Amino acid sequence: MAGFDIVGYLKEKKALVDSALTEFFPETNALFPMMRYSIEGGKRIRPILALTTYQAAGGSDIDAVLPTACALELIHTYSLIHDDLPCMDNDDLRRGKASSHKRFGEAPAILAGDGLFAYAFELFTYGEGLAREKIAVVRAVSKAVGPKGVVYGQLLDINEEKSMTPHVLRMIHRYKTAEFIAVSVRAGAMLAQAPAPVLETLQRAGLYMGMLFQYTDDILDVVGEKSMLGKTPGKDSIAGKLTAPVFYGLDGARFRARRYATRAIELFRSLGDTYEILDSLTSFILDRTF
Ligand code: GRG
Repeated sequence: MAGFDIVGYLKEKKALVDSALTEFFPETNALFPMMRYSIEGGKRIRPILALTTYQAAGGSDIDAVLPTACALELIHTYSLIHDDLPCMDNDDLRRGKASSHKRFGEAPAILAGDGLFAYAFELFTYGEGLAREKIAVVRAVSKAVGPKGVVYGQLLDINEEKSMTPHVLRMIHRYKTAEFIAVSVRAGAMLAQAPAPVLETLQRAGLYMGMLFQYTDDILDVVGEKSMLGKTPGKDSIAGKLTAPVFYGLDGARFRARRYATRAIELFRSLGDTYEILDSLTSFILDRTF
């Protein structure tokens, strides 16, 4: 989509998501400021994907999709808090500041993550009508982030006994990251009542985009800058993680990332002009520096 201001688009949508998130975080009790602390500072890619496909599929009531978009961010933030714990990836820095367990202690951080995860499912139910679509979204998201998705991916990722093969690498990327990105792409269109073939194409394109997202995350762990990333680069190699650059080298990983981007873009293009922004979003993910 030549000439499209993707950075401006991302800024505008991020502001929309951030203002909705503020509404969902009244200081009800001591847990909310802790949850809010970790929410602040992310790129909001997953909620923006949901907003984008909602509008691309013809949805016109932004309030019908915002709670779902925010819920995706809550679940994502939960996964980051738990990922940073000493028993997982043990990272002190997240989103440019002390990670949750460093700021509040380990037990409160676990609880802040648990709170975000459960609160997300409250948010999925918000808004008028669309009961069938909301049930379908909850089912799809649960599948993508639960024991058949992100949680399983994380188990594979932390398993020090795993065999270092392309198949295992693909499984880790798919379950840890790609399924969640794919369901974020699909969720918006589901709420806009897009037809089944469109949802199937979005799922396939979303998986390619998700693989691309984790490839760029792996590459940035090698070449990225701490000030841009807001997290500690170089941790994967210190931890002996199985990543795309470890397996394919930097150039090989970049080549494969580009190939995933091309596949995603081809599929998004097949859906017609209203989905064009997804092309630009894919290219943005390919070229990202943070
Ligand atoms: C049940 C969802 C859930 C999680 C528990 C800890 C864990 C199991 C999973 C961790 C999965 C994980 C951290 C995957 C990495 C995904 C990834 C590339 C994160 C970075 O996302 P960005 O770049 O971050 O969108 P910002 O901060 O911009 O939102």
